[in-house]
Amino acid sequence: MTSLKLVKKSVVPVILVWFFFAGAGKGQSNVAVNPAGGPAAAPATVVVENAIGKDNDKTTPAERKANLVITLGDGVTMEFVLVQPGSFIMGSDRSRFPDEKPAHRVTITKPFYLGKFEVTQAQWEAVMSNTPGIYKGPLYPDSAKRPVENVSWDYCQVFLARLNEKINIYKFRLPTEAEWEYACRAGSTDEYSFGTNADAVGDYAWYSNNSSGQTHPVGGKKPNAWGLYDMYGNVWEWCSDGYGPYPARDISDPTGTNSNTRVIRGGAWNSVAEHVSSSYRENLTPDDCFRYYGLRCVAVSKPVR
Ligand SMILES: [Ca+2]
Repeated sequence: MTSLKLVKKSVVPVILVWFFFAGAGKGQSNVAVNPAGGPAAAPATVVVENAIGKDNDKTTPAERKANLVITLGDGVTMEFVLVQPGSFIMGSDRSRFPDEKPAHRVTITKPFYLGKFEVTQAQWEAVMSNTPGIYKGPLYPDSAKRPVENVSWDYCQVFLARLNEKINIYKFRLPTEAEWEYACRAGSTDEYSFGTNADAVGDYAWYSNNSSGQTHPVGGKKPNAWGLYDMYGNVWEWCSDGYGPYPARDISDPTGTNSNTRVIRGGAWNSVAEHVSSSYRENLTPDDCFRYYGLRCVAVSKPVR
């Protein structure tokens, strides 16, 4: 509630950052800071709240607060969850799709913020002054809350460049494919972050069996264990990587290949359950654009100057 009040009162773009202090429990302060340590480019507020991945975090994923909220203007905000560094097994040797093999250990060495939701049409419009989404207009009165779609990888780069111009405390970009899968799995090694039961996909995703052939407002299904919504289904999510085969060795912070195709993950409203798994990969050209391609942003603190 505190955050909403603060956002509504904001006249200029304001960064609200929720940080967890081990053992401190809940509390809050309104101290303007720049988390990167350098000069703050915009007013910022720190509120002590729960963070994910901590032993004494007793909240459920659905209760979990965003760790970072960015105001884009006109009451439009973008929420992020802090993803802590760690290792996981990327890919799947059990899959029937060859490009998911070999399963290999990946280490993510740095924390990053990942969008709690897919980028919505309202967020895209707040940055770009228009939305290319197909699902808008009188037939879709809730379009502002639906994920933006009909965006190519190239178009996402334009959006991110403008977002970076607008908010200059953080660097915004697409997730790497490894970051995406790490966050999607949320500690799980199964096909899905919730286990192996494909019948449960509908609890977590808008996909071919329940979408009625269209996108739906973000956050309408269950989040994963790290509080991230719609990692499966609704819209595919572009990753920054050039697509290519996986290495047969342990690797840290992979960024993909020099391929001229790009990775897209998670499946969409028209995908079958097999394609909304944690490890399923698709690759497209950067100018591919359709009504089931969208994005989710990463935010990282800028280095201290
Ligand atoms: Ca998605």
